[in-house]
Amino acid sequence: MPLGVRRTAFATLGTTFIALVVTGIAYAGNGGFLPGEAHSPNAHRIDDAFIFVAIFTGIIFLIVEGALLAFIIKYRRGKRARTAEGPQIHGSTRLEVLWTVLPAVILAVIGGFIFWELPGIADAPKAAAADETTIQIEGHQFYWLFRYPNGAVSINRMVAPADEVVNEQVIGLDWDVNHSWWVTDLGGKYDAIPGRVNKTWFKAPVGDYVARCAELCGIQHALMDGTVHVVPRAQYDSFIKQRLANASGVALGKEEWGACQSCHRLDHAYIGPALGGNPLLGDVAGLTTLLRNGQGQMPAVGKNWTDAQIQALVAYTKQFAKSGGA
Ligand code: HEC
Ligand SMILES: [Cu+2]
Repeated sequence: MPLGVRRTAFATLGTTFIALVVTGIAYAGNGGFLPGEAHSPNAHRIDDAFIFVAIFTGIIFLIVEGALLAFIIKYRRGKRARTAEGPQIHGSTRLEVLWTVLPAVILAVIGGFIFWELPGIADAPKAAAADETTIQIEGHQFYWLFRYPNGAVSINRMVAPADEVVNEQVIGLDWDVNHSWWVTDLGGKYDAIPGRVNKTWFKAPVGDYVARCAELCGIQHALMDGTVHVVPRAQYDSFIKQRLANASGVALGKEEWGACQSCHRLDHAYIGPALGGNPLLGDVAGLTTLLRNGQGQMPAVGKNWTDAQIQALVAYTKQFAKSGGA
């Protein structure tokens, strides 16, 4: 192949590659490159740290890969004999000092920046005690259970007040496995580990934010997601009040049934058997035994559920106890 053609081929290949990569990144936008779209001060700081590190790694990537490509092209064998020896070079003090000192400086700068950002990620801003809300988050196979300051409970959907600090206490249960609470838009991952209370916080505007379990926790881990539903303070207050007043009501029962659905369907066997028409769905005493103790492959899904919580479930599921199913 004549030299000119080969050069054109290289140039075309290179340009195409760069165009594809750049389009990909541009098209993906924030969702593709950033951890998420930050909606809480701590999440913003995580993004800042991410971008700061990405700038250095990006530049280093371009320099290293660029040099690699340049050297491959510039020092290719071409028409030289296979046996031709290259020039023998011994040491270059300046270069060696440079490539030792520069990485050390870069690491120190990155480390310094991260340590500067960390307190703003870990520590909640001080607020008047009256404005503080603390919500406890329990990881279960395979659902999230939220406990509010007044004792109300919700499942897989946390309701939280907007524009104020919400403290989160993430815990695990000693009969369960490890999970990890991760609301990408509101901050980092916090593990739900039996015997530990991991604390984090957020302060977010009104909106719905997706929560994921970020720790492979068993067969239905992929279905272990939830929503953080951030609403104006008054709406939050009335939600937890109503929830407490209807502690055995259908609204909670429906959420609890969502937890069952990570393993059960009404009309066909899934991880567990089909439940349509199963008389246990209308039987508080029977379900209490089953949920508190588990059975065979079914974990003790409701080991720490109160009687009211089980009544709430039955208030919702009794409709399925009669309706026939496979
Ligand atoms: C982690 C998966 C999983 C979850 C979550 C789960 N189950 Fe099960 N369930 C099973 C399995 C597996 C079985 C079969 C148990 C066995 O081997 O005996 C089962 C069996 C049952 C049975 C049949 C028991 C019988 O003897 O007829 C009922 C009723 C039941 N589950 C209700 C529920 C309810 C209600 C929930 C939600 C509160 C729930 N399950 C959540 C996996 C699950
Ligand atoms: Cu999990």
